[in-house]
Amino acid sequence: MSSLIYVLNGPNLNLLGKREPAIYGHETLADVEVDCRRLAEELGFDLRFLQSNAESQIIDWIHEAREKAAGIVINAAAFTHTSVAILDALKACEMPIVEVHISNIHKREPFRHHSYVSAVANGVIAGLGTQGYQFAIQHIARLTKAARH
Ligand code: CA2
Repeated sequence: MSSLIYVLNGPNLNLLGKREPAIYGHETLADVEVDCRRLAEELGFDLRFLQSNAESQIIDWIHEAREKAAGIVINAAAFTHTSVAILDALKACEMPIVEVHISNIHKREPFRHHSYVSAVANGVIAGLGTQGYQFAIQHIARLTKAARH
């Protein structure tokens, strides 16, 4: 069984820590990656940590994860609220999927309240800041290890 976790990040998350700190905090995406790598290593998992502003690239990575990964952590950013194509790609993945949002999308504008990703996610973490990625990795590790025994 695979011990690889994909962490996928959608559009504009490359700006994390560089603008809008009141909403998204001061950590950069590179900082988040360091924390995720450290945790994955502690838990005995390899990590692919990826970000793209292009919907097609994210879909291609989901297809790749479908073949190679034990689970997917996804912050699809604005595509969360718009992309049936990302939903369809995730539907084809038979593995744990955890949706992460740094901010609490339900406390924000109404257009952020609906998520296509939630329809296929095992769990949704929103509003816990970048720590949400850590909880998501822990959950996938736990589910994967339970499935092995
Ligand atoms: O809270 C989240 O993690 C979001 O997925 C972030 C998306 C937003 O569209 C979702 O509704 C909620 C936006 C990511 C853009 O990130 C930026 C970070 C710093 C400065 C500007 C944008």
